[in-house]
Amino acid sequence: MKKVMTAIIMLLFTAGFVYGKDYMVTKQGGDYTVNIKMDKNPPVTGDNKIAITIQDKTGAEVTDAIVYIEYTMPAMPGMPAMNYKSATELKDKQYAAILNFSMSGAWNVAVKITRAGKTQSVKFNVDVS
Ligand SMILES: [Cu+2]
Repeated sequence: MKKVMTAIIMLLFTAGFVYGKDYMVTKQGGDYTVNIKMDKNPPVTGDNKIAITIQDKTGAEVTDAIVYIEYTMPAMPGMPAMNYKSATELKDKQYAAILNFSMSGAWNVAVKITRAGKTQSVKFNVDVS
């Protein structure tokens, strides 16, 4: 048991080195595979830089989409639901934006990808500290 724990801790430690301190997640949705990177891990209350790369079904990089990021926190006691939307800007094949989380806790993030008049979403969750 102790060996397993040690192995897991080593693995986490190694993963930490490989990925540095960026928050990274890869998600699939519709026709796309989306790689999400944020400059803070865990993301923090206030500004977080986000950069996204998108691949289509063939693995080709998508650089002709209009991409928005919607981030929401459901209503909770004493707090109405919060909904925000950030436009992204394409820089070096990455769709970049700033997400401003107004409070800590669990947020739902949706990447909205529009191409040729068709919009598809890729969703993920973050725990903001
Ligand atoms: Cu809240």
